[in-house]
Amino acid sequence: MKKWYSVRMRSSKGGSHENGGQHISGAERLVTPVELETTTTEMIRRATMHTRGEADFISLKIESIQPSEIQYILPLCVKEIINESHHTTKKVLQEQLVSSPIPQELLFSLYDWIIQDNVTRGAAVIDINSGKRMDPMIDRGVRVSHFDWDKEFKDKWSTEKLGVYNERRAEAIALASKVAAAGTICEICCSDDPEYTTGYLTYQHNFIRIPNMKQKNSPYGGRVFFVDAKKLDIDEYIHYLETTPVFIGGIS
Ligand code: PML
Ligand code: MG
Repeated sequence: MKKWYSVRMRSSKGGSHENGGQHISGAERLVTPVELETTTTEMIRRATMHTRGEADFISLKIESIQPSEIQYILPLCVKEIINESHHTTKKVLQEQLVSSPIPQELLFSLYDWIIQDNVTRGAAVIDINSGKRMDPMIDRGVRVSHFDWDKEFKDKWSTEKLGVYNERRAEAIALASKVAAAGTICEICCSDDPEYTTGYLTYQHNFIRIPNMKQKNSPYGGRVFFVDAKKLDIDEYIHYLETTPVFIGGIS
């Protein structure tokens, strides 16, 4: 059986994340032993050459994974909608989620929160019934981990579905596909890169790109996962997102 490793990087400036450093970048891969060296080199390059600044703390974690635990899922369907400016983002979110069980007030307040968030490193998990945060560590949030594209599937899929290849987008689609497969009703994401203003929402197996999600040059951003806590075991949900190895595409 093929051997696999999970490789994870997170970097920050002004000290480690735990000691109040500012988040710079992160990356996730599932790779074979021969890919370890190039993958870690690419990750270190990403951490030290980022538009959010140069990291002075880099954490690189390499763990072998049990092949028997690996799951395979399909990617979400990618769609793009028009959003002329960040002033119309709320209207766009509301239109796209009109059939969802998420109360409009909750949706809008969480949108306001992610475009100003500078603290939470991972995603906030929100119960649609109570509006409360379900993940236990407020500053940390949930870091979705142990996922990657099946390489052959990705090459074919990205030529057919993405047109011009964009690494950031491919990574976002992989992450969002795992998040959706966990039982999430809707994810909303806005990058914290000052120059990257395209965000997305996921709903009913769609990944909907939203241009001008936030104002240009804003260094804030984040992720929120809406769940129905009455229908989900939150501990199992978080455990799946953080530790179950998942390949996007391919077959077991
Ligand atoms: C991020 O950088 O953290 C999020 C990227 C979102 C990408 C959306 C897209 O370009 O389709
Ligand atoms: Mg980022």
